Amino acid sequence: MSTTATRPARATRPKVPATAKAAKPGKAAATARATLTISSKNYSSWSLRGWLLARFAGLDFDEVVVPPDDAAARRELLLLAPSILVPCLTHEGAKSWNVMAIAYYLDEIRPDAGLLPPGRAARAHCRSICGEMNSGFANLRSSLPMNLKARHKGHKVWAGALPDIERITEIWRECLAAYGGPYLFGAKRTMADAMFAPVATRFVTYDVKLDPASAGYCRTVMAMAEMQEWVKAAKAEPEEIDELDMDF
Ligand SMILES: N[C@@H](CCC(=O)N[C@@H](CS)C(=O)NCC(=O)O)C(=O)O
Repeated sequence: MSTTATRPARATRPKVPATAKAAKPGKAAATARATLTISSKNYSSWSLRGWLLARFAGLDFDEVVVPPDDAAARRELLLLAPSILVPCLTHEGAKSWNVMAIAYYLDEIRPDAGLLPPGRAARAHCRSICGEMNSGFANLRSSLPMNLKARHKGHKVWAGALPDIERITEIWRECLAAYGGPYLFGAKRTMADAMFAPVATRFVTYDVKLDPASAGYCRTVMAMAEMQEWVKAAKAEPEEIDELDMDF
């Protein structure tokens, strides 16, 4: 990867847009278009989560793509996200640089989008499983990295990741049974579907054998129009990261 680029929703822009440099909230920042800073669509599962959240919320935003191996671009990212991690959302003078912070911010500015389900108990459940995904499942993440271009038929999953897979599919089965599917909290997508979407892609990439309910949920996630748009863009990316493209 060699350049920093802005991608749709609208026209391509060079480098990080002016809003990225407006570190202090002010009038100019308050009127600027929202930006979502992300990295590779093929490899960055956190970028996918942030992007799905913004799309589910119906936010009109520009994408700013920061290549992981471009030092200058990463210095610019520091102006947006003190963690130097993506995704990072800037909107009307506010910056959010953690995926859960982005989820709650979007829920605050777009309360009618349904990022949290209706009902106090369901919302508590939704926030809890999103928190589990945000802070847990390290073995799954490290041994089955997101790679939308790859397919590993018959992949033997490392034993250390099996408890993560068991817990995630237990979460899915419980939600699908309690709220009736096809999404985790019923007929409408919530922040939970954005949080778990990259896991569904890993199960497809690494040919993970699943119970029927979990396999059905993976199909539902992969069939979403937004997912298909993201996967198409990921497949068109020229970059390859050797460490993540190794043969297992
Ligand atoms: N839990 C963090 C994780 C963010 C994260 O780890 N992002 C990765 C990309 S998938 C990153 O920016 N890594 C540093 C890099 O790409 O250089 C969040 O919620 O935003």
